[in-house]
Amino acid sequence: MPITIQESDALLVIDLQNDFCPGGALEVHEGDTIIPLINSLATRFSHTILTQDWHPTQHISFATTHASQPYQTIQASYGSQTLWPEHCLQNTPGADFHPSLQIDPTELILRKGFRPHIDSYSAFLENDHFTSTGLAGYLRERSLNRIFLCGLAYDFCVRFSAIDGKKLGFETIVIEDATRPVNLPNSVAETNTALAAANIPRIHSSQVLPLKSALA
Ligand code: VGL
Ligand code: ZN
Repeated sequence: MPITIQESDALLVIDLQNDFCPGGALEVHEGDTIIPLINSLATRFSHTILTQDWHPTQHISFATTHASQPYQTIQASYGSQTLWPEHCLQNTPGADFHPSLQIDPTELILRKGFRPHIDSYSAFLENDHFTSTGLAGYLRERSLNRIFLCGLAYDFCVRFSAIDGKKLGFETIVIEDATRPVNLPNSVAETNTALAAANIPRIHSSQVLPLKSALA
């Protein structure tokens, strides 16, 4: 079923940064292959927002901070936290957006994960599920009430951003072919289940019809 983009819609592009692309510190398989599609999607929207994973050194999510190994989990004060290779360090090339991403139409770049002691997968709430990034307030003040998510990674930052966006009252849709997963054991299956349970549709990019054709 086609969906025509409205003035009150926003495209949320999650973490399309070098470290999540092939050759990066936390590379997502084929992470860069979705970029031309995302550039095309951005032309169909009036409003595009990017998120940028933006960690300080010794961040809680880094395995090295705990003298541990990547993909182990630890108990943080807010619950379990997966450990990752050091990635998206502030002011490093790995934290930059991939050079193929056309970011000119972007109205907001939202950084997250900058607190040393709390990770933030979600663009809305940090991993304590309490500390706000301010994005919900921004969207509400601009009367942007429907969000379409794409980017990296499907099973972490896209997943948790979608779930929180929906909980916070935004109509939320995931453009599945414009995402790629990290793919830890069960992480994609769990994401599919969680999105379905939250009534968040996963659509194909071909269903997204541009705002302008609605006016023609
Ligand atoms: C992400 C793991 C750690 C993501 C960010 O963007 O999905 N995953 N930091
Ligand atoms: Zn991160």
